[in-house]
Amino acid sequence: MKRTIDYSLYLVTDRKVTDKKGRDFYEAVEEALQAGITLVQLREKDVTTEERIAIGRKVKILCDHYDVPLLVDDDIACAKAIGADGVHLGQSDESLARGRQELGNDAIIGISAHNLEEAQAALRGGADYLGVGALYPTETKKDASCLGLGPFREIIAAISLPIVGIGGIGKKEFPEVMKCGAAGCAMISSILGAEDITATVKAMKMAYEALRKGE
Ligand code: 3NM
Repeated sequence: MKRTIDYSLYLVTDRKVTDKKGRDFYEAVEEALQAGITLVQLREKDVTTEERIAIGRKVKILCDHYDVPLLVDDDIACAKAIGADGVHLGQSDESLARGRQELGNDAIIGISAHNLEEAQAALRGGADYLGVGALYPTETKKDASCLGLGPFREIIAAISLPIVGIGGIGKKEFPEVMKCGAAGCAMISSILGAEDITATVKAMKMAYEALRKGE
């Protein structure tokens, strides 16, 4: 059975952010999980698959402890090796088909989309959700071009999949993105680089609950 995913508070990892902050990566991930993160993506660039697997195994133990699903960015072999719930892949039909073939129908496969055409292609290809961005300017992914909320709303209206916003989202932006009809927000620096990770995650969780209740 495919696991039910709550995309609302989606943490994407980047050890560069915790290193810069002088904090322990695993402690930061655990603090975020404890505060209420609902989904984690292991996104560690600049390492070999073996190194990613070693990091991923530790993150998987933390996610399991908090009963939170784990996806792996762009590395199907790593996702398989650590028993992750799925992968997040870039734009390419072949990689989506290959991910499905290698990980099976129960795996969660997310695809990055930057416009309606890419979103439609991912829907046709059998993606489970889409990551759409960058919604706001971001320092974390230097080559991400800023899409803005207008095209984001259009994609949400046209595509019958859960849509997650990404790029430059923090406490202030979170409610704006959710009000567009997003299933969730994927965030790196506003969580792993926060002065107080617990307070930041809890504030967004409260904002989400308030929106759900229509306050
Ligand atoms: N993908 P932060 S933007 C990983 O637009 C990533 O597809 C993006 O980091 C896209 O929350 C981005 O620190 C960086 O802005 C997200």
